[in-house]
Amino acid sequence: MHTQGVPKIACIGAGNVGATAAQYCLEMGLGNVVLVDIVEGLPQGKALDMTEAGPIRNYSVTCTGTNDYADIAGADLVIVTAGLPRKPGMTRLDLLEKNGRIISGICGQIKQHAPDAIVIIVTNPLDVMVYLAYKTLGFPNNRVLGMAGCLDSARMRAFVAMELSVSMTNVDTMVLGSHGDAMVPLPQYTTVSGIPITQLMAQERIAAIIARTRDGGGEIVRLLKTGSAFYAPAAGAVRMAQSILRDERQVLPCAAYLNGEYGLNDIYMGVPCLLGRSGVENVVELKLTEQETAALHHSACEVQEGMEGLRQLGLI
Ligand code: A3D
Repeated sequence: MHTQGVPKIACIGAGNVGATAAQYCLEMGLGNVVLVDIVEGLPQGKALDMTEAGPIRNYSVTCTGTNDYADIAGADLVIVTAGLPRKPGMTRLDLLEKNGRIISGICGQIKQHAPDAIVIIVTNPLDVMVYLAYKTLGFPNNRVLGMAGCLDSARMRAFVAMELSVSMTNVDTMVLGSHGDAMVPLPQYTTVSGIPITQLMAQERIAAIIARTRDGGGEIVRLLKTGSAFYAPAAGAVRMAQSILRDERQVLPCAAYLNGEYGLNDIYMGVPCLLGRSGVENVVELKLTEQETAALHHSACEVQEGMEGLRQLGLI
């Protein structure tokens, strides 16, 4: 197979989000995929299964599965989805410790085997895990970013489209801040073909959509009973990968390193980013109301609490 010049994408974690991200990458022909997991046979089995779908789905890119990080050598882009979901009885700090140790171990491997890669983190608690990845990798901050805003804004776009019975692709929105209850959806930047939703919908309906967006992850967990959302999260990560690898220069909400933007320093949080071949090429500073700025800073306090947890655990 002719693979020269085709990007190499490593998906770390062959669970629901990781394997689905791999599948989307293959279907789009975005690059050759290497799927990595600690469970023996799991990435190999899923990769072989996806390879066998190739003749029908018509891919010209390859998928391999491995338990050996040496196989990610030369990766252009790494999507990290390894980690545990929060289980009943587990505190936030327990999850921080478990996933923190996983992320720091994986980032040590990425640093060794794929030192030039751009790294997209998906593991929760998202903003804190991206900060940990940035500290562990030691890469320039434009090459380390997190996926959450793409998912949160896709959910809001879907809800607006459902409410107004319009095409989802006509709806645009921006969701900033940390991933979770403190996210900051922005109705003033939510439009249908350029028309602000404030002109199309009553205030209570907008408030209901914002509340549903905030609870988007929880709504899926309650329906599934076991596990959490993965189709839309994987789609969010691959959308970012697409803009980067194809140098599309799309402006997408991503967890990015802030160095004074929005009045915040040395923190990772969701902001609009211009994504191109070098990763985060620019952080776009939107004009926000006082209330929105206050909500963003409240969001930052939650992330800082998590960062403090990492310090207590000796992970940073
Ligand atoms: P799951 O299907 O359990 O897959 C996780 C995979 O990670 C499993 O196959 C594990 O074997 C693997 N794994 C664990 N430790 C390691 C390791 N050290 N190296 C390699 N692989 C390892 O979970 P999932 O795919 O549903 O979710 C994965 C992560 O993404 C979780 O932390 C979720 O909370 C997070 N997530 C985040 C979002 C955001 O929007 C930020 C959305 C959905 C899921």
